[in-house]
Amino acid sequence: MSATVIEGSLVVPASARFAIVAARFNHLIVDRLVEGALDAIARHGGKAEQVSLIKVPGAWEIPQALDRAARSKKFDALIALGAVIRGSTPHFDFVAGEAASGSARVASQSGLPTAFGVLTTDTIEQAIERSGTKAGNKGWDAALVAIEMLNLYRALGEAPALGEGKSA
Ligand code: INI
Repeated sequence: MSATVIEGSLVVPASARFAIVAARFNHLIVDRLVEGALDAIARHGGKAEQVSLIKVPGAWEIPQALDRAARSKKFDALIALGAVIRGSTPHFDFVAGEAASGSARVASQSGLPTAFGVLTTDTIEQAIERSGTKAGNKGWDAALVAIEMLNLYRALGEAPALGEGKSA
């Protein structure tokens, strides 16, 4: 039996508009995530004018700005970037929880592809490892997910009738 495969490419369409919502809190880390995301978009064919960088005070505020960005209808994909570090806050669980569940809420309510690149780590060392050192750059990863999901949504919109797609 073969199935119809529908998946998103990693090529940025010229018409795509991205909103990156980035927290200023822990900016030494988050700035590296932003660089990674911008680099990923550029290296997959995107141009600077296709990306808006929206800055918010902390990860708690990320879903609020994602929601506004989605409602503006100016964007095709959203990317959330931040760093919540357990060692530096007694309310880690609240901030990290709201960043994650709020971003998921916006994704489902807006219908826009929304990538979650908010680090939630126990230590600053773990955050450094995930923002451009030995564990890669989660900003880059999130941007790649946004590109793929944007193209997937477009492919689903243009999905062929049963039996007309490519088979695997
Ligand atoms: N915001 C973060 O993005 N990361 C953190 O680690 C953090 N800590 O440690 O508290 C943090 N707090 C601020 C929070 O996101 C809000 O900006 C603040 O509570 C005002 O609403």
